[in-house]
Amino acid sequence: MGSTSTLDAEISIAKLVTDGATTANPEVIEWVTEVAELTKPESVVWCDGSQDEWNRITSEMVEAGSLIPLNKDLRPGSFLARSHPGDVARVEDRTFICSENEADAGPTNNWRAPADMKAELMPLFDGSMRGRTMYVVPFSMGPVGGAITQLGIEITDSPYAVLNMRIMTRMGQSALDGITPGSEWVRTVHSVGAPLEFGQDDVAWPCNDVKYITHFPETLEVWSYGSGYGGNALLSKKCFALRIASVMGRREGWLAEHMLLLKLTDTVTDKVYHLSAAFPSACGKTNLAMLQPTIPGWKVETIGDDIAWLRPGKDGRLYAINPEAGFFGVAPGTGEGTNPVAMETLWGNTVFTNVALTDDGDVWWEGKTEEVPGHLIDWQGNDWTPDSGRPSAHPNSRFTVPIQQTPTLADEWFEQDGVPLDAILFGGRRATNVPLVAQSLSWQHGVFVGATISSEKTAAQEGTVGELRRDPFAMLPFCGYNMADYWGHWLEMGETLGENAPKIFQANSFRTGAHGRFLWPGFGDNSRVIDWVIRRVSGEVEGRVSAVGTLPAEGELNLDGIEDVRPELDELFAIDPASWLAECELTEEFFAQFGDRVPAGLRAELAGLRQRLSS
Ligand code: GTP
Ligand code: SPV
Ligand code: MN
Repeated sequence: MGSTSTLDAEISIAKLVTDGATTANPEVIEWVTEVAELTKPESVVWCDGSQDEWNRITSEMVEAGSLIPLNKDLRPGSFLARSHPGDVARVEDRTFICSENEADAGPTNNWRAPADMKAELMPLFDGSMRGRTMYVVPFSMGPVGGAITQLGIEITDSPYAVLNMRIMTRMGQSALDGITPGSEWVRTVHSVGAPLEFGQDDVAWPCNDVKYITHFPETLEVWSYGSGYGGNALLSKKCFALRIASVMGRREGWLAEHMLLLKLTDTVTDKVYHLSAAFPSACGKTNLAMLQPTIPGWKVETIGDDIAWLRPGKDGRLYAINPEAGFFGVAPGTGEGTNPVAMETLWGNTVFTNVALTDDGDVWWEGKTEEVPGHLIDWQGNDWTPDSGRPSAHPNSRFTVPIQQTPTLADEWFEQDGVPLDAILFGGRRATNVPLVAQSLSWQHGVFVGATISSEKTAAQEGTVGELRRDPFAMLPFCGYNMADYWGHWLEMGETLGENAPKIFQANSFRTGAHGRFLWPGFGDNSRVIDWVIRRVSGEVEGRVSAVGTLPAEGELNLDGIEDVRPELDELFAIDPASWLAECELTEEFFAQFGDRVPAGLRAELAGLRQRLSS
């Protein structure tokens, strides 16, 4: 260090931290001071999560030109943000798991030794917040004090991230008060990597071409650099609630999953069921979470749309919470026809990112309305008309909205200790092979089904849309440890739960016919699938056993009112042994990457499947 001026600078940065500190916990103060001394912000703000704070930050951003206020009559309290065109989705190739041992990250994660990664990162973070405000954002994942709840702090130089974190988590003072000396909490640091030198003007969406999304599961830390978008910047979400939490869950006997969460009430008997479902990114979780049944007999209520934490309860059943407090949902394709509940949820208090702006100051995206506006400002700020020949909204454009605005929100979202699960669905986007729905033959077979999910890529990942890839448990980009060990953990959970384990199903609303159109109407009509699932769980229907699992027997799937689907049923449920056997080959190759870490139970399931297909 040496010179007096460096010392002075350090003292004044430490003073910036302590002056506004809203906690006396020395562990928090020390960590925040360390990060501030490294990143060298101009000011430090401890966030309290209040409406005043929201109003102040949004006003500052509007003033600075990084947020556009929407028409107060049409979309009160709402804003539009436009990202840099090179910062529009998660960056999986720049996402790293930094465990001490490479094998603990496994072949599906990018790995770096923690010390090496820190050495690579520190020069980038050194001074990365110059000229900016550093926000200290304490947050709770789950109700403060709940049995499954975890706490964390995100330090960020992005006011956009602060606004989103206020919607997505229980953010503010009560979370900070829960972080007591010696308690376990997750430390996350985020910088857009765009320091402002003296007098330099800011841009609307600061970010850096160099990006790092790094996780240190053994020390419960996340360091994210260079991106302001979604899961790269809202570190509570994929970084904490999935990658870090999956490691915590393995250690402590619970599961962190990329799942929606639903409450279902049989309106005749008033019996209540709960279901979770894991689908890859942009494959219909938000839509299913807000399901409006097209058949009578069911009331469907929303608990979560993206992440669920599952933990065995005192009675031996598996309990689930949605640790989040908002939706960060895909905008395109969301409309009155496909998801009226989401449209109602978005009435106001919403941050929209990368959608189009209408001439009357509202938002639009492909699929919002059938009628296409004659003129828009597109997601990049350019004039747009229907014959511009490009989408007006980015395919991964999103809305951030408080879950409490959802008209179908279940009271159980507030429940401290979660809801008992009756059924778990695994799905993906599959044009071929995978039937509309099938029940697994056992827990172990269900884990095999989850482990072998493939899905066509969507715009939520960088890369080629439509390309088929393995996405086990919809967790490929989100598992913080070796995927084969994760399968083993699922098998162990099954042993712990025994008879109390939820039933596991496979689902696919995306199968297409020879004509290339979807065979199944999907959306609200997915209630028909859920109806069969629950009637299987309650033992009301028998199903018929096939090589890949139990399918609905003739007449069991309720098709009242959509009789025109009947001719498609054969194709929707067709199991072609040859193409399934070909997929078994690919599964064997896929498993081979994990060597002898693949649990014997899954190899046995692969052998069993081949045998059933061949006989
Ligand atoms: P992440 O937030 O990225 O994790 O994804 P998500 O699974 O919540 O995605 P979402 O529900 O927003 O999926 C959006 C896309 O799936 C849109 O393009 C929808 O039109 C489409 N989609 C949703 N449900 C269905 C369905 O039942 N059938 C068909 N064909 N498409 C659907
Ligand atoms: C996903 O990609 O699965 C999302 C969006 O839910 S993000 O939070 O950006 O990861
Ligand atoms: Mn997701």
